[in-house]
Amino acid sequence: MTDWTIDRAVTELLSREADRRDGGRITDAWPGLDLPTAYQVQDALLRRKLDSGEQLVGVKLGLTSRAKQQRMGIDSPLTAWLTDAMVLPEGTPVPVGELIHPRAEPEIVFVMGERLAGPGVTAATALAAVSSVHPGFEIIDSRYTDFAFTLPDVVADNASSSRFVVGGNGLPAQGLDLALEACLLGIDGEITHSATGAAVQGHPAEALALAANSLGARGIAIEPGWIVLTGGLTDAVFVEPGREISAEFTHLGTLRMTGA
Ligand code: OOG
Ligand code: MG
Repeated sequence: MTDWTIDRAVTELLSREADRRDGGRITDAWPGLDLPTAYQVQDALLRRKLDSGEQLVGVKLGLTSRAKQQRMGIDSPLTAWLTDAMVLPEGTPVPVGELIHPRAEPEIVFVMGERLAGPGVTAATALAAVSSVHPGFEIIDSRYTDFAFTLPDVVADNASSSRFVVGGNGLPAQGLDLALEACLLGIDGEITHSATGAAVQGHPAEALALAANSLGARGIAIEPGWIVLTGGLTDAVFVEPGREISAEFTHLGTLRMTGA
C-alpha cells in the first residue's frame, strides 16, 4: 500500500520547480511507480502546466546518446513535453537564479513540417516530415538531488526539462548529413566535449522515429510546427553566472549562451 498518487507526485514535482529546490527520488517513497504510471505522471504534469496557461510546443527525447546514458546510468531513451514557458530566445542569458542546478547540453533540433504518427515510422519517413534543422541547447534542471534518479523518476519529472534554445533560421534536412554533423562544446572558449549527430541513436532522424513510434503507442502524434529536441549529443555541463557555453556545429552554425 502507498499513499502516493499521480496527483501527489505532480504536486510534489511542481512545487520543487516553483520553490527551486531538489529532493529525494519519488521511487524511494513510492517503489511501485512503474514506467507506464510514470508517463501518466508526466502527462498529468503537462495538463497542470496547460491549465495554468502554458502551450504545448513539442516533444523532447532524452538519453538517446551513450554519453548521456552513461552519465545518468540509464540505458533507455525516453520522451517528455516542451511548453512555450521553456523557450529561451537565442542570446538570452540563462536565469541561473531562477533554477535549481541547471546544466546545458547541445542538441540537434527539428521543426516539423508534417504530422508524424507511429507505429511503423522509419528514419527516412521521419526526416521527410521535418521542415527545418537547427542547432540547440537544452537546459536541464532535475527536481532530484544531484540528478540521481531511476527511469520512472526521470520520466515523471518530464525528463529534467527546464529551458531550451532553438538557434538560427534552420536548414532543410535534405542536403545535410546529420550523422556526420559535428558539434564542439566549449566552456569559456575551451573545447570540452565533441560529438557528431551519429551519437544520437546513430542518426537524429532515428531519434525522431523513436519519438513518433513511442508516442504512437500512447495514441499521440507529432504535429506540424512542433519542435523536437533529439537528445544531448554530449554530456551536460553546469551553467554558472558569467560562464559562456558554446556549441559550434559544422553546418548548423554556432550557439552561445551565458549564465546570468
Ligand atoms: C535527463 C534528461 C536527458 C537528454 O537530452 O539526454 C536529456 C537528465 O539528463 O537529467 O534531456
Ligand atoms: Mg536533453
